[in-house]
Amino acid sequence: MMSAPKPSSQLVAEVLQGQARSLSRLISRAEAGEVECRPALAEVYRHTGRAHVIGITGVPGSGKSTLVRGLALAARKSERKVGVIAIDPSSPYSGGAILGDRIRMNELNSDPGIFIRSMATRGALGGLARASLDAVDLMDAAGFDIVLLETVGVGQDEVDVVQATHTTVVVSAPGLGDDVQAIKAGILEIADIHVVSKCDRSDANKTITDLKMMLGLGLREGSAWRPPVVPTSGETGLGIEALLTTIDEHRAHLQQSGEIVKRRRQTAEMRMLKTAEDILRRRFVGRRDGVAAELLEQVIARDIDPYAAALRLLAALHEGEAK
Ligand SMILES: Nc1nc2c(ncn2[C@@H]2O[C@H](COP(=O)(O)OP(=O)(O)O)[C@@H](O)[C@H]2O)c(=O)[nH]1
Ligand SMILES: [Mg+2]
Repeated sequence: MMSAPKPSSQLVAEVLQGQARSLSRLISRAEAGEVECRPALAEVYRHTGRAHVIGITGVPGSGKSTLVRGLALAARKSERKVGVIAIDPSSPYSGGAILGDRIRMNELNSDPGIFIRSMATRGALGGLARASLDAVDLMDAAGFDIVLLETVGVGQDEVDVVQATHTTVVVSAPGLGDDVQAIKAGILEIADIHVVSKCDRSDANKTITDLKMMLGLGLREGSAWRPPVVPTSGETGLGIEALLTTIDEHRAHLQQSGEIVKRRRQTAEMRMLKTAEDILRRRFVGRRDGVAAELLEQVIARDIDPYAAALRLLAALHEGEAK
């Protein structure tokens, strides 16, 4: 006979003790958007704020997963516990890459000081930011010192998520076209640290030069932190320790300059609004024959305008909450 699933409230205590199995289960429930686990996640949230959260972003194939693996191993040398969240792109063309990631990541799974979790963007709608940052909270509360969040630098949701971290690392690689790819993807400005990966390749120097030139053109005014360019190689191990040191320096900068306060505020605001969006979408989709469907017909028939319908939808959601 199958035993009933443990209530989420019971899993929280185990997560706070750092139990990987319970952590994994609560992440799954959070990812699925199960309402049952919300009070548990509220409790978890009170125990967060200790981990340093690092976003790793860049176009597909730029070497993010390889870098994450290297960083995780480097951080373990200083006894720090490392959580990894890899947000898989849902586009079918990257299916092969996802499999590759999993295999390489699995090598790390034998170390209890490393916890790895893949998350699909598929079907997440506005829920990706909510789900992945819930997972960050859970890892933080479970005692992971560093949380690495790998996400492809395309799509507003992905950019939002990576900006909700303390330190954003943007990865560029040689051999992926002539331009600095990060510019095309619009993620150059969000970098706290630039990495040029695959520096074992002879064409990496050009990528470094091009990137530095672009950065020189668009100097961030009034900021004490100038995003450095760190060359790395997953093949030779070049620059991985240096990158970890730079990440630690950025963390110290955030604390000393007080910028950490601003970042916390930005992240809290983004999470609150994204989650509100997520709730709205979920209820809207869930109410095909309800108030949303009725309003939709009225908007199509031009009985009311979309704005008025939106206000009524919000009011209806509010009434639903009170019940
Ligand atoms: N030569 C070289 N190849 C690399 C390096 N890092 C990653 N790659 C290769 O680049 C491809 C994409 O790497 P991956 O880490 O999966 O990139 P992601 O899609 O950004 O996560 C793989 O074929 C890797 O083997 C590196 O430092 N040097
Ligand atoms: Mg990857």
